[in-house]
Amino acid sequence: MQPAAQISPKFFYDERGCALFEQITRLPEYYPTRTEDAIMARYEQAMAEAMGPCQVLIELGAGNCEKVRRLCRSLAPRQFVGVDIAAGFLSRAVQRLQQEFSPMAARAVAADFTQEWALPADVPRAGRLLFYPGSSIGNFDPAQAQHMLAHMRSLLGDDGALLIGIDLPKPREVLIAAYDDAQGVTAAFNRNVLQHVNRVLGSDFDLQDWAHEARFDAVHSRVEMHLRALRPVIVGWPQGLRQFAEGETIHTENSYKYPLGTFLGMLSRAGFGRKRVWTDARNWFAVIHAHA
Ligand code: AVJ
Repeated sequence: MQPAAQISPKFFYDERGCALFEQITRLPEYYPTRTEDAIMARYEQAMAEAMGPCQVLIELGAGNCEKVRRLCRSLAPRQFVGVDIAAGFLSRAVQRLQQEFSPMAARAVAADFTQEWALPADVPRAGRLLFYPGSSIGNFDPAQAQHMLAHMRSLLGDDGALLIGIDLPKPREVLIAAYDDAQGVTAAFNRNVLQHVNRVLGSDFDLQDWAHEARFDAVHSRVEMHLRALRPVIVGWPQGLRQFAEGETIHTENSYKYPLGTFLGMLSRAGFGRKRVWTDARNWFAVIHAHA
């Protein structure tokens, strides 16, 4: 038997994928974006006071740059750096931010967090705040997430800090609904990965052959997204053919739901010091400020 097929979730984010993800963030079932924003709104003042002045605000996985607007207002940094894998989508969003928040200087940096990545050498090191919202870190397994946290710590001087959003464990029905919505937007987002892969890797997946599936793995505390073959499928690649039996799946995403204590431990191991946590009344999501 061939090894289980996998596609990295980074391939979700072509132009259509970015647009579909924006739609996901507004779905009634998709609580993370809304819950995080409610925390950021409610504790805006307290957070700004706890964080102190910020010279350079750096957002990882910035996407449409919607989440950072509140911080641009409350912290008034000199400079904003948006980092994302979707270069075109990001640069348009950064241009809009630049127009709205001038004299703050805004720039876009394209980077793939699954590879070695760095900030441009001319981004000042003093007074950095790294912002990694949305529980995007949940796409990494614990070892990769630990590595990512250590890398983020290495980007900070002693006066720097990380502001990170993490999705917390919660009832399975809530999770499944969030990753398998009634309107089928998440299904379209998941299937779109095949179109993107067709374009960049030269495969010939037919989207009609694949069904969206969301599962919760309680052992790993993660939501998984898969694509299930609706019939026997043969996919052509430049390198040859890959056969899929009916019912066989391609694993496209993990979305870890780290318990708060576990995640705080990971931050400490990555070299972060003092931490402050803000959460919602249901304890569904946490925003953590971790000082270098
Ligand atoms: C952007 C990785 C935070 O895991 O919830 C949304 C992506 N996948 N619906 C998440 C996603 C399916 C999202 N992150």
